[in-house]
Amino acid sequence: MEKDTICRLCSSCCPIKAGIIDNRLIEAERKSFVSKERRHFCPKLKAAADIVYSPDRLKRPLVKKKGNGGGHFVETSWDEALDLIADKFNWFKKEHGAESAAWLRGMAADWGAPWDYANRLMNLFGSPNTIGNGSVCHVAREIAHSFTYGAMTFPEIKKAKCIIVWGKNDMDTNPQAYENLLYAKQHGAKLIVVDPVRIGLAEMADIWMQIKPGHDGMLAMSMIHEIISNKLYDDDFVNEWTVGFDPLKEAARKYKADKIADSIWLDPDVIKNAARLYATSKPACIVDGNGLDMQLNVFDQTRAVCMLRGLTGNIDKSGGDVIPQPVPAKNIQCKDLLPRDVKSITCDYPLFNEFHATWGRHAQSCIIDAILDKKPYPIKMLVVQSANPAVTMTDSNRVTRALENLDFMVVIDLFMTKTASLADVVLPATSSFEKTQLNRAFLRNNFVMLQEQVIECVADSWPDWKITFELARKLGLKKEFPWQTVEEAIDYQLEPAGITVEMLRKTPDGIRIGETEYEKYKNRGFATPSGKLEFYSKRLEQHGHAPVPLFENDAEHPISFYDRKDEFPILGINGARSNPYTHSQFRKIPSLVKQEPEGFIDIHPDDAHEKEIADNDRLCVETPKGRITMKARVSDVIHQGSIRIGWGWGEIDSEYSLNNLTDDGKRNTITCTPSSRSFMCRIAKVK
Ligand SMILES: Nc1nc2c(c(=O)[nH]1)N[C@H]1C(S)=C(S)[C@@H](COP(=O)(O)OP(=O)(O)OC[C@H]3O[C@@H](n4cnc5c(=O)[nH]c(N)nc54)[C@H](O)[C@@H]3O)O[C@H]1N2
Ligand SMILES: Nc1nc2c(c(=O)[nH]1)N[C@H]1C(S)=C(S)[C@@H](COP(=O)(O)OP(=O)(O)OC[C@H]3O[C@@H](n4cnc5c(=O)[nH]c(N)nc54)[C@H](O)[C@@H]3O)O[C@H]1N2
Ligand code: SF4
Ligand SMILES: [Mo]
Repeated sequence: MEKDTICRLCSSCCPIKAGIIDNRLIEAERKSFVSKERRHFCPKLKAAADIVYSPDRLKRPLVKKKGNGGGHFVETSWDEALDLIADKFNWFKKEHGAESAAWLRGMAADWGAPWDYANRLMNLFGSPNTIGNGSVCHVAREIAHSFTYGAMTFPEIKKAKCIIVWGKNDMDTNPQAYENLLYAKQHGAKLIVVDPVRIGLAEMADIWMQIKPGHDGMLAMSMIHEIISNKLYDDDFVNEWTVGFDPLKEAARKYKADKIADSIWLDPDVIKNAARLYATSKPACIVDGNGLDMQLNVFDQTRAVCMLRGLTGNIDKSGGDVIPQPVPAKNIQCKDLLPRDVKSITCDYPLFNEFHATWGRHAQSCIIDAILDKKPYPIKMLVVQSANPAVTMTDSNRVTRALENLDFMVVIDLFMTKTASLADVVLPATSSFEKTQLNRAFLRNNFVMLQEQVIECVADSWPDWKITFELARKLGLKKEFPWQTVEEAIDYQLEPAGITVEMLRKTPDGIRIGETEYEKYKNRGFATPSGKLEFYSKRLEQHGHAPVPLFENDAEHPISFYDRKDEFPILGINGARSNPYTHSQFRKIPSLVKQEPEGFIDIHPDDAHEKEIADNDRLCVETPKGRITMKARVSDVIHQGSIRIGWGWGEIDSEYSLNNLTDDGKRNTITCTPSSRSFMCRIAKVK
């Protein structure tokens, strides 16, 4: 039997058909407009059954019995485990205030309804501390879009005549987007790629700009200067629909291509050609990605990229970058019921906390500050849901120390991860195939599709929604969590859209709410304080931030440890995200491990030659924070003087944990983003 659902093995949320025999998941196939033979392959989906039925799956709730050597886990019932957790919640509330408990969410269980449920539980319990990891993922980019034109746009790739892919590697991270890119290219679109690595897309590109990592802001400003000084911008749009053109023009003058190209590893003519190609091809869109994230300048450099969209009038145009029309849904987070006098541990990032109605708090590092430095007050108890912070958070040695320092930690996961092994209670969650769920990615733009449970829950695992609802009821929140099934909760949340689970089940390919409208600003303006697209932001100025983007020399150096470059002369690029894996996940799934048994450090042939390094030599990489080892792969995909390090291997052994090297000391003042994507380091051959 075939069943429709959405895959959530990574955040790409691909619609799929699941092949089920005798209630077991046998195989799964991604839906696509591309014929089966030519569809881009996803190894994770191919391994779905191996993941779901892995013998390593957690089967029952576990409680740690303390003893010599840290204790050991024993199985317990759901009832006992949830009672224990509820007792702890109440105890910490009585002793230290409700805010001493926090809930940390990772990306896996989706940026969707489970985020709402956790927020609802915590807000009603009285703690403002439900924290996401958006400061290192796309939310830090989203606020930059929002401050420029009111919302995060999406690129209409298939209809574009020119596409800039800016720090995004869709070939390995998002097959649907990759197929759209191929389609556009086959239909004549020009492709510009901005990436310090010669990824597959760079090979296909008309122009590839091998930017110096962390310096995208200067490039964007340089392109802005080129477009303005050659009058290649959309005059009518700029006059009627933007504010701050003159200050932007003035600011961009500092980044003339002839002056700055060298310092960002580029040729001035290439910058000029790219600016001209983008500005003169209509419509054009920009696909921005995680290459802009985890950078100290994430906010301003993304804002500068957003301004390119504005200058060229590609905003909200068909084939350009479109302002989404969200599906109307209830905000069920109950934030307004939080006691007014409690501040969140993320209080130093007020703009980031408030820019979006339901995103909430994503300044992830604040959790660690609160535990270790008791700033602004101590966090005593933590629930970690679908995250593996001991591996995935910046400066993981510090993170591990913090997790060990907690009085009580609960982890909700499918596997016994590095993080789960530090917990007091571990709750077994189901995979995406074992639960029905409202998927936020599919509410973003006039479209709803249901993620459907297609198989029974494995062993005694529970879906995240059920864990949260039952725990809430143990905390006395029966009235506020009245739903016995997830269907009831989804129906409640979708009421404003007039859509029910029943309707969604009848339309497994999703329900579209109205057609995509373009140039909506002509009727409604932009959702910014001025109602226009803001090259200059008074709101930022009032909060003490630069009203137009500023880079290098004007700000701190974007690369970690740059002040110690004499001792650490190599530029480390954090994270080759490879197709078989999602972050720290699936590292023990045999069919995936066979495809890629270990991580590599890519090193340029000139550097390898100088240091007498050959393929498969074991390298030690060191920063002031720590050291790791991995095998070398001599490759000219990277720029001389830089290395690219495989991501996610810390789950196997801390010896391979990239975040042992990264620094959480310097952070973006708006989004709390560390400068962990690019850092100075040194390498040596392990004898
Ligand atoms: N296979 C797989 N797929 C995934 C994930 C996964 O772990 N594995 N994770 C999911 C998640 S949570 C996310 S957020 C997305 C992220 O997906 P992407 O946005 O594609 O993120 P990355 O592959 O980390 O980085 C994109 C590109 O940025 C480049 N880059 C590095 N530094 C810089 C820089 O300074 N400037 C520029 N311009 N580019 C730079 C990298 O070389 C890389 O090619 O992928 C999702 N999909
Ligand atoms: N050095 C470095 N650090 C990074 C990144 C990088 O590229 N380099 N990427 C950053 C980015 S973009 C992100 S999004 C974060 C990701 O950070 P995390 O979210 O911590 O990443 P994962 O390793 O995917 O951990 C997800 C965990 O959730 C579990 N899980 C999977 N599905 C479910 C489910 O349905 N329910 C529950 N309860 N659990 C589930 C998995 O088993 C896994 O242990 O890492 C960030 N950190
Ligand atoms: S890219 Fe692969 S793993 Fe990620 S959601 Fe799509 S099918 Fe699933
Ligand atoms: Mo992410």
